[in-house]
Amino acid sequence: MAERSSFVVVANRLPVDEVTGPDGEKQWRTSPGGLVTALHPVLTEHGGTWIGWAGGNGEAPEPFELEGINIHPVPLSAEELERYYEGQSNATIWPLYHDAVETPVYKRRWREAYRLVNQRFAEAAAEVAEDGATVWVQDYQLQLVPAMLRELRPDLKIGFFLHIPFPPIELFMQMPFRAEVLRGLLGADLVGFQQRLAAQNFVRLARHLLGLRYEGQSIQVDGRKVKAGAFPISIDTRDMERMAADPAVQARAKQIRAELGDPETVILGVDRLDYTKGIELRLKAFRELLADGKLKVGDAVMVQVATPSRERVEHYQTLRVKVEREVGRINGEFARVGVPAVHYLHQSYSRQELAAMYVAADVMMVTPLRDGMNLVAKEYVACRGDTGGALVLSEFAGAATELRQAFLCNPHDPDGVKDALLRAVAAEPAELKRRIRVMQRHLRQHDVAEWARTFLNELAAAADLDVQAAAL
Ligand code: ADQ
Repeated sequence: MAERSSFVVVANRLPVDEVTGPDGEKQWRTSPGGLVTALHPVLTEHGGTWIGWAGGNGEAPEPFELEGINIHPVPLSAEELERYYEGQSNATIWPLYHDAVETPVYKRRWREAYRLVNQRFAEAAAEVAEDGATVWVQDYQLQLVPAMLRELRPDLKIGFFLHIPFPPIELFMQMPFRAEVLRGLLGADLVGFQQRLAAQNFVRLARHLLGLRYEGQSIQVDGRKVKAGAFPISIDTRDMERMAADPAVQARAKQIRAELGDPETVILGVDRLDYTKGIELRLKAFRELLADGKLKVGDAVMVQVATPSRERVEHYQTLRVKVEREVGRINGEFARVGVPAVHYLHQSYSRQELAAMYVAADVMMVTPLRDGMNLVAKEYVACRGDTGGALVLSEFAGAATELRQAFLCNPHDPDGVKDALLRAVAAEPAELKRRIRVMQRHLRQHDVAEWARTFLNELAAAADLDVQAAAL
């Protein structure tokens, strides 16, 4: 029998990895990540439970406790993984919600698997939640869970947070089971988004598609009120600052610059290898600046970290070929023996190594075509201490709403991207320090703990209002 909890997080992935110890024994370890850091205090304080998939397929491990969190694994079969996760979540919903920058693929059997898996997550949450507990459902893989859970357990306070953008009505209307998804989300008391615009898209959609009335950000559904709002996610700013200031990380950063041949300008990109991140357009901008003679190999070098991601989804396989072809083209045309123009790293790194790269980089390029937030931009700013550094940031990243002192650009305009990069390279150190300082101040105040606190306070208030409304 699983432990019952007053606070439950439901997310596609559990915040744990299975590692093999030196004695060959397998054990669980919490995986580093913003979400688990932010929710850790709330989870441990309330004996909380995290429900999610543990990786692998077939049977799930039995529930267990790790560092004060009850871990409740949900199984996924190989076929469900392909249909619910790779298919419906990452080949239908992901591209559709990111402005259809790749064409969404619609398949009936994917939707059926999505429904089935969402039901399984909802049942797991219904089983472990105490009377009147708070359940916080995360992200686009689980949009049906709020309504399914409310059906099973009307006593719960249910919150939902979408980490990716929520599309405008015209795009959302493409989706074959659009009304079901919308009703799924409306099962929550509070639906949170990264951006105000996304919350507006959502309330308008509720009227357009289901004829529901709304006032401000509050939608009337079956005699209940569902609140929508913007809760821009952030990072553990102090922790990132501390890590970057660590002498070992500082020394590693120096070493990275030396290994790159101590160029004047190190330009860095760090992304999951995803077509929403604008990796190709960034490489193209760099190539054109080399061709125009505005940047010179040896003086400037680009490092592109492209973390392996969703490798079995076709869109991602095609992207990898395109990116690697572009890297090959740039190095083929502009590199010299021992002096590459682009260093391309299709690998995962420890947080320390990533921090060292941020510390080593003069210019950070974050150029997504569409991004819910983009934490890499925030991490770079936090790592810079008082050394300045330039952030080139797409207007289409959620982070651009907050990081106004970045060199903002429109990723759809190649000349605009080149111009922003050149301005970043040429900026005076004093100006860069001033810009970074303002952004650092913002991030210290608005860190991931504040994000979680604000959402949960608002959820408590929204659920209380609802109880009062129902009593009237
Ligand atoms: P992602 O699309 O994954 O997240 P992002 O916000 O940039 O994008 O987060 C990526 C994280 O992975 C960062 O913390 C980064 O440090 C880490 N990372 C990247 N490359 C790595 C590597 N090679 N090795 C190790 N770590 C690496 C989704 C949405 C975003 C939203 C987040 C959080 O798409 O818009 O900001 O969720 O809500």
